[in-house]
Amino acid sequence: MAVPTRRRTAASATEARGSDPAVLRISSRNYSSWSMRGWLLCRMAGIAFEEEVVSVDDVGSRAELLLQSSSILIPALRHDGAELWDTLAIAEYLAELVPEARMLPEDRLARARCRSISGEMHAGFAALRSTLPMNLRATVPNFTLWSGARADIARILWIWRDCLGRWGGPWLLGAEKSIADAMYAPVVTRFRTYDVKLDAVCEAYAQTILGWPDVAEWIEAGKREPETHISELDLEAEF
Ligand SMILES: N[C@@H](CCC(=O)N[C@@H](CS)C(=O)NCC(=O)O)C(=O)O
Repeated sequence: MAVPTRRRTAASATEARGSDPAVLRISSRNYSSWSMRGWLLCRMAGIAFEEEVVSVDDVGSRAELLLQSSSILIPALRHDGAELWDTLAIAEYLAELVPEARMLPEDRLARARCRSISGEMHAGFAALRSTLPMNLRATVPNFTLWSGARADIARILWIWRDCLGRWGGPWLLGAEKSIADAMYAPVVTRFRTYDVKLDAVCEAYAQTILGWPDVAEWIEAGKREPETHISELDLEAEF
């Protein structure tokens, strides 16, 4: 199997609690939106963590990962005996571990909305996922959207406008970024890749996300990633 590569990321604010260093398993920076979300959440928490980069497409890697872990799903976080392989589980775990990072809004209503729209992203938008796969290296001007994807996009833009209107921006739940912003950040890159036109309110939010230094760092690293192409995803991008 391809040997996972490890890289230590400095804690930006708070050292991880517990004795073991946290390890975040991710896959492609260019293609994996779930990896991006998990990584942004770790950065938001401010924990020190190592990255373990694996290939989930390789049969040997999959078998090896299953021997080592309870799941092959990416992202997966290991921390102080805990093993989490679901993005929302990682988000809730980190919010609990580092409450001062305020990954969930303090206000009850904003917190309820944060959980609802994060859950909606986690469970839904299948048409968007399948027809507009994340591909940071690609740009596809005038991409033709089929109706399923158009409905998903309309729903996402409604969520953004509603949140920004209620909580005043620049982040979805107000003045500070939250779990919801990490959940929707890869969507902003898809909108850029596939030339999805945004109104002024949604464009301002897209700019907020793209101006988030951790997002910019991920995108730059994704573009530089030496990687074999995932042909199905690049094929989509050629149309
Ligand atoms: N709902 C999961 C989705 C994670 C997911 O689908 N990850 C993909 C990579 S982006 C994966 O691990 N695929 C491996 C497989 O399904 O075999 C989460 O929240 O983390």
